[in-house]
Amino acid sequence: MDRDKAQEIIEDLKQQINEHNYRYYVLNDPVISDAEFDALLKKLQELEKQFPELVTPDSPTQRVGGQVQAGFAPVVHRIPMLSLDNALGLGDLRDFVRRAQNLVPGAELEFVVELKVDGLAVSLQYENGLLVRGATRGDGETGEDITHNLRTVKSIPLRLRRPVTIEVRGEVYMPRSSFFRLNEERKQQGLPLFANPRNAAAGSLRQLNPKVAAARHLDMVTYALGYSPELTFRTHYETLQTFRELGLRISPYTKVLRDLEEVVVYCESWREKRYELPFDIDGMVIKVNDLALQERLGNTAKSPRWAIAYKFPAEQSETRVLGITVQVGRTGTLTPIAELEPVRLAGTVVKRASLHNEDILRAKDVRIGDFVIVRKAGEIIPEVVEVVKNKRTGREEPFTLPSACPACGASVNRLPGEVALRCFNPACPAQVLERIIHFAARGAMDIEGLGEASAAQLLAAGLVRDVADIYDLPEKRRELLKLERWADKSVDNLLAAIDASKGRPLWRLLYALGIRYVGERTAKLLAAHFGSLDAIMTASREELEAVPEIGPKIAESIREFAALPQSKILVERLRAAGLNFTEAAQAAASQPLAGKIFVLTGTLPTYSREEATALIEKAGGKVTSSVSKKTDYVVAGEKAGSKLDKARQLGIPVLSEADLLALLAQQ
Ligand code: 0OX
Repeated sequence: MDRDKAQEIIEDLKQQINEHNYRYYVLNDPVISDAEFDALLKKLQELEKQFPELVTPDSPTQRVGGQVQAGFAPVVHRIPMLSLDNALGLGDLRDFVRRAQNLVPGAELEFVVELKVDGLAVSLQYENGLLVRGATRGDGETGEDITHNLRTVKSIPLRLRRPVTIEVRGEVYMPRSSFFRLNEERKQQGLPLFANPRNAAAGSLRQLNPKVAAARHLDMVTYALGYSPELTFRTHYETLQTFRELGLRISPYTKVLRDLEEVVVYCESWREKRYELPFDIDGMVIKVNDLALQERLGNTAKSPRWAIAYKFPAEQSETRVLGITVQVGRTGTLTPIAELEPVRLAGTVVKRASLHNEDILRAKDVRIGDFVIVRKAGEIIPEVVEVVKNKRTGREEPFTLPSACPACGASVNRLPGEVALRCFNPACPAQVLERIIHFAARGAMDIEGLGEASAAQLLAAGLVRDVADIYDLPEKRRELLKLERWADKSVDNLLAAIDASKGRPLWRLLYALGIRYVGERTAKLLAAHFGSLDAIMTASREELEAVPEIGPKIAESIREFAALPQSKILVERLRAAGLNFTEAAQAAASQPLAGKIFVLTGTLPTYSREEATALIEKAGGKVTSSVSKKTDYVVAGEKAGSKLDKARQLGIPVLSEADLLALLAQQ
């Protein structure tokens, strides 16, 4: 294909992709499937790879730039980014409306009411339609340049639908489901959890490497105009409609209302309904619609007189501790749980709250019979914030964690440096149950029909004692049929699901084994690097730590697991049952670089040499140290030396890191 033809196709693809993005993110009305969309993107990627000179910064393939930032440059806002005054109750809201009306007597006030999204305010600058800068609010006068991260947010257009110069403002947030998924992953990896979606979004935007933000699912709504040298507007609502026409996402829940009563009714309608939204809001924002009136009302030092935030109270409730129980987790960790008098909290009825561990239980001094404040935080299970001490009667009973495991009676201990007490009996029924549930779960071996209830039933009937016993169930058909609620059909289904699980990819098996700190991502990295379960189980600590992202904690945990005699027996039984122990089965399809020989030279913008090597090897390629006629590609970064010269002499293709990633992306 010649360059002109390629350019024509590239332009057409970009336009199509942008249009579909617009339909998906802004209009909420997609007309093609995700797979069709991905195919368009892949086609564009391939063409751009062939004609790298045709890659433009606004191409949908260029969201994640190669550069890791050294820091955040200051951005002075041309117009200060104001913050909102809070109305804490209906009284404050009435005062706001009255005050505004008094300041513009005779004017007919109209209000725009928006959800107050709980995220981070940012500014987006577009020049001739191109996104040139994205910044945090900072102190309102000066923010920080986070363009590299905001470019990764898919609902932020890199190019507007008209070539205007405009600065818009809005909120970047993390949907609740993404937040839970992220925390789940972090928990598996032993990383500290984010307290709420807002903190998670903030943490993502504060990254220097845009790949991190790209991997987090952030979203954005726009709700305010910044600097606008070209477009003028009459009302706030009209401004929002123009944002939408330009390709910017606005909230679909915004309403124009005419008086205080309508405003109050609409605000109150969201108080409980807010939990049905896929993201957190902490209140409503009420704005005077007419921009001329906004101007007349003006601003105080920090906030406008034409807008106010009506805050909902925090998601906390008071209830009583009826008892304290102890849960034994998959790895033997003991967690004290407060059993509560049922209470409504954040849209659901809560009966239990985590007390985390012995230290926290002591520090908060939670006793049976106490009145406590509970809150929904990062995890699905809520936590006890504090005891309402002035409601104590003196009859409350302090609780100490047991010295023996409540499930098996074995003595429990704290490992040095850990806060949690643990039961170290591998045959502990509570641990076994959790291990079986985890092994069969959807993200792991995905054995349908083996959920919490049936796992407990099989364990109680003595049909399984560990996860390897699952694969002996086909021989126990008669015993299975004797169990309550099991019949021919359900047993057939279970046995078929068990059989199907034998062929799962290696990473799933590794993850399913439930080794501490080995979450899905870690399991994938290990499987790709070592290629077989045996290689992982026999790898030394050094070999494990040589894998990018694997640190001493994970390496130690894997070594510990592999060294246990019962793990060795388990692995052998799973092998005998015919489970897939290697990466090879899946590999062929996803090895775009099979047989290709690479040489790395210079410093790549984001990947270390080890990481790039791992990526190439995972895709079936080989990395050697010197350039020869056998070399297929040289990947060159900054300060590449003689290897690059030699590649040029020999006519060997030279790739940038981005080219390498594009090559890896094709399957
Ligand atoms: C929100 C939100 C925040 C902007 C400057 C004056 C009014 N968190 O959803 N702020 C504003 O507007 C401010 N609107 C919102 N919807």
